[in-house]
Amino acid sequence: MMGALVAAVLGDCVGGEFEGAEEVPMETVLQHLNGLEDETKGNCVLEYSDDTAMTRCVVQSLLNRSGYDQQDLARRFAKEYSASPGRGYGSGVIQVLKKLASPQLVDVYQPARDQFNGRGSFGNGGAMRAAPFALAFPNLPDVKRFACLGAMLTHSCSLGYNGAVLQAMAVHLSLQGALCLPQQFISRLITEMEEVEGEEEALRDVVFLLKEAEKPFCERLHRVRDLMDRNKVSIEEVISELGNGIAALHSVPTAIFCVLHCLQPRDYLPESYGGLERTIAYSLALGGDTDTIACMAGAIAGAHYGVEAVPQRWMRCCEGAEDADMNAARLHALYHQT
Ligand code: 8NA
Ligand code: MG
Ligand code: MG
Repeated sequence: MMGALVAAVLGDCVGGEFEGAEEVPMETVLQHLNGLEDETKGNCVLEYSDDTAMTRCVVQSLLNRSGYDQQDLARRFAKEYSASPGRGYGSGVIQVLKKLASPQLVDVYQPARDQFNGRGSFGNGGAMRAAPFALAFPNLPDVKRFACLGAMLTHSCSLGYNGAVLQAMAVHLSLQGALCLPQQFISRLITEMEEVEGEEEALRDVVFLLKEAEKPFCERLHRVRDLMDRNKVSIEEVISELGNGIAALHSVPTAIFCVLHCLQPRDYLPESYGGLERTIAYSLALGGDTDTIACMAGAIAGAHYGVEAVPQRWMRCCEGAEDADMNAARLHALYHQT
């Protein structure tokens, strides 16, 4: 389990280079990654962004409160934002983070509900920080519940918080070794999301407000399954089927696909790469919200391959990777306690 947090930081830090780029040739990705190994360049430092900044808040809060405490977590998000506002936060969520700083605030979930004319955010900001819930709680119902609540502090649209539930579940299953049977892994996620998206609120949000399919995450997961069954899949097809954007719906299933696709060696990736390196490299080559997709894919893959699979050379360059390693060990203790 120690690999999940470290690989998430790695994904965020190395993915930042290409965030928002429309097209990223694999050659450029590999050049960037090779650069991390170049000792002659001295100490490279890749800074982490909002993804890691908020994940660190979740980790610290879970550790300090020995579980989920909404007031504490809200306060940490607000404090972190005011201390380092330049971490590349989404333009909407900034308003929530400012309101969460107010000592007069009674209901910590209210600022998120007020976003986008009461519709709430469907961004991937809840999902990008969901991994620690899977690392802290051993039982799936707890993982789902707290990942959902933790996301709702900033993302009140079901398309936002259900993305967090899906991401946390993927990390949870991966920790349990479920990626050894990829077909069963994806089927299990679909079954679970059928239930999650059957909730009345989710149905209301997607059908009436956003004109999405009735169970949009399930529909995307079916597309993931179709793509993984195919021998050859182009980057363009992955982007057009699954997306690479800042909406949770257009990035969480994509991250899951990246992990599944990279379980095997691929001829366009270096033979020297292990599964974790392949996953991160592939996520970057999709372009779009690269830091967040690589962060989420990193968490799922890191839970599967373990911290031993994290390249030391890459880790050295990423701000916060050492801390993540330490915190993962502390979360591990909480996991066995709860
Ligand atoms: P957010 O809640 O501000 O959502 C992100 C964006 O999604 C908003 O600014 C809106 O443009 C749009 N959006 C979300 N919900 C709605 C809605 N209901 N109606 C209309 N538009 C909506 O921020 P977040 O915490 O979800 O962050 C998501 C991503 O943005 C992260 O990847 C983060 O890294 C950041 N970010 C991304 C880029 C990029 O180019 N991909 C650049 C800077 C920051
Ligand atoms: Mg970011
Ligand atoms: Mg991002």
